[in-house]
Amino acid sequence: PHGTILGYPRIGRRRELKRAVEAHWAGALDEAELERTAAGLRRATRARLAELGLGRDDSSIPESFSFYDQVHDAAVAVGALPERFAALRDADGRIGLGAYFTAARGAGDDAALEMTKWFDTNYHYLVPEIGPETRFSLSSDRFARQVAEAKADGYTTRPVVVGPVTLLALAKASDGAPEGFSPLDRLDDLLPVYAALLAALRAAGADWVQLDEPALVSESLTASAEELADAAARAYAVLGAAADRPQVLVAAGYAQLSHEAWTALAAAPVEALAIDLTRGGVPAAAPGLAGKTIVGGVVDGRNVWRGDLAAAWQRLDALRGLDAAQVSAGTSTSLQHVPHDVEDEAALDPRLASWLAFADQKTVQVVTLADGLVRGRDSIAEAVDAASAALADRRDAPGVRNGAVRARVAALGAADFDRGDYDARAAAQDEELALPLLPTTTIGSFPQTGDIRRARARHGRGELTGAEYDGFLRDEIARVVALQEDLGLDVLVHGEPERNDMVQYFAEHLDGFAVTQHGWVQSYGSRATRPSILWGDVSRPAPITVDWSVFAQSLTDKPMKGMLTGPVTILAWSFVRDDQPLGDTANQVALALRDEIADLETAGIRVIQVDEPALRELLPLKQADQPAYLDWSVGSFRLATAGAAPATQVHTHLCYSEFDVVIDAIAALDADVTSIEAARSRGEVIGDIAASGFAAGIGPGVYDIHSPRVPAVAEIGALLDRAVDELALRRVWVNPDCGLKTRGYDETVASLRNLVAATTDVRERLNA
Ligand code: THG
Ligand code: ZN
Repeated sequence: PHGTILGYPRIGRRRELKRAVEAHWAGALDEAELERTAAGLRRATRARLAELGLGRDDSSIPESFSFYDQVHDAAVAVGALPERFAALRDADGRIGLGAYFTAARGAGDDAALEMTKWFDTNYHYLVPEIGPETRFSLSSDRFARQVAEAKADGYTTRPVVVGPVTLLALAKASDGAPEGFSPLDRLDDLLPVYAALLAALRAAGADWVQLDEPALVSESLTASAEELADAAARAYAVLGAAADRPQVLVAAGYAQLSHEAWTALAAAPVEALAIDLTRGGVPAAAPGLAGKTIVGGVVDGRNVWRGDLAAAWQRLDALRGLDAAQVSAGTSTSLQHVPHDVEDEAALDPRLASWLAFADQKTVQVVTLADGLVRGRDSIAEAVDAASAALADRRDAPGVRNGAVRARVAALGAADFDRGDYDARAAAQDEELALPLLPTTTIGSFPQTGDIRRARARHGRGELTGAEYDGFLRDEIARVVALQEDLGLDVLVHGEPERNDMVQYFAEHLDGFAVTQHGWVQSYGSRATRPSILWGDVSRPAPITVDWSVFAQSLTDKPMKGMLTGPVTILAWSFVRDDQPLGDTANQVALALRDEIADLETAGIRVIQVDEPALRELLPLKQADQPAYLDWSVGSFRLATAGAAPATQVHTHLCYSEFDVVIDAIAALDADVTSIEAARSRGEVIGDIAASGFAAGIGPGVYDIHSPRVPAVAEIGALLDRAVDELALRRVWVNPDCGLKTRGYDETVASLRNLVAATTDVRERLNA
């Protein structure tokens, strides 16, 4: 085929898969019924892709369904399930759907597989655990069944499977593995199982298979580019020589392939390679290409912009210069990172909608380019011109460029990014706030109960008036404030019942953003977010959070934290305009937040938290790109906060425990108090922070909010002792790991009670 997409959203246009899977977990839908729902979704996807122009029988339609995660699918197919789940296998050793879900979600004392970010996207995969003890064997026929299912439906589809190098490169060593063991050491043992999988796919009727190898583009993995390229050369020498296999497309999106990997893949005995041409240019000619098809990933699989077809065409044309057997058009990555269909967004401004492309529109772009490759550029001139016209329209449309916003950004100077001396600020804040040693606080959100969600939904449907909803939220805030007073916390929060999502809430209140109705994108498992679309210059038409914070502060004498989401996180969790550097956009968001902070201060709020949970997330894959990123990201946070008076205490919160790479950046944020996740790594983070010389206030989370478990007083006390031991006592704060939004009230109250009790114990011991 002359065009294909590397994968398609699988959650369903109306999140049908989420509903079915969660009903199954709740015991309300049996496995057979769940399988029928999934089969229906796959059937609808094939029909839709055929309708959009991909071929029914030429393998251009990918078979990329997953019940939970594609890495987990591959791990389960080859039998890489940790020992603790061994008992869940069927009598014949197969791993069924029940075991698949249990490994994904955990059961009792058997912890779920760890979850982590899939390259630099907002998708999270399950980390396989592989050790010397892992016995690889074909353990699921799910991939083959889907191929057969498609056949029976009249389609020859292309199964998409995470490839062996990426599966191992993304895995972690199992608990029992010896020091120095790397999952990649098991490559030679794994390859025969992949060969067997290929044979099963062939037997089921697959003419092609797609093996995804994005690990080959990453510089953030333990393995070096050389090691990864070497592994790829070995893997595809073996798989290429396998008997009874479909033709193999090796796909490596998300960034530019390393030179080593490109050379290795070009020389490998496989039939096709897919490369990302939206990040990095056309690679150099390499031996071995003459017999291969190259799929040029010219349609961006990760943003929602309609894109420049003329430029895409030029890149495909340049690819022809490599003298491969054939050039095809493709997406840069799977389309799992974008919503289904712009046509579903009736409420979106039609002009904005005309600049957008979701998965269905991107598929059409690929089909158009494929058409051009077959019939010549002239045959697609109309579509190319229409795309260029949309781009030109976007360039000149009102709101895309706002003179006042641009003038303000252009006038910024170094002083706008600098809050002045930390010690002087700390002294002013100590005097202003008069907090006890080891101040206690929470991260910001309190449980989003069913009541809150129902009230929001009823307000959305018009069943609650604005005044009624407002009253409901005020009652909720009053309840949360009273609870915190009762618990004896020192710095309070209002609980954020008014926010659906910490990014979307701000997007809804800022100019330059649009939000969607159905634009869901899978985040992990059954969970999804609806990223906002940042399309124009950003400004703040009116204060956003001030009324809520002022109301909450009026209920207590303790300091009430103002709660904002930082510029980097707002960008990281939105679809951001691609027509200017991210740093410029970040500074616009920062100025809007700076104004919000000024208004909070004026209204009497003395502690303001600006959360940046995504600071680490947006870190580029390529090391060469990291310094520039850290420069603008840190800069935008500083711009947002540097207007605050010295006596105003600026907090930030970061959500992860891998600080190694960004610890300097965290210090450079120059927040007065930083709360971070630390409970899950048992306080090791405390040592890292101490070693880094971090001097400001620091709240290493003392318990893990990701589980309903209530931490014991002694357990929290031990972490506090360690923090007090290793860090400057006067700067240690006591808080949970993260926000409490996803928790229930029972465990929240019990945990916070223990947190306060442990703090009181330690304070008394210190005074004694
Ligand atoms: N907000 C946004 N993006 C995010 C996160 C966020 N990206 C990264 C991280 N957090 C992802 N984690 C989650 C956690 C929970 C959910 C989604 C992503 C979740 N979603 C609900 C669901 O799928 O049922 C829907 C939420 C809603 O109704 O708005 O629970 O916090 N922007
Ligand atoms: Zn967090």
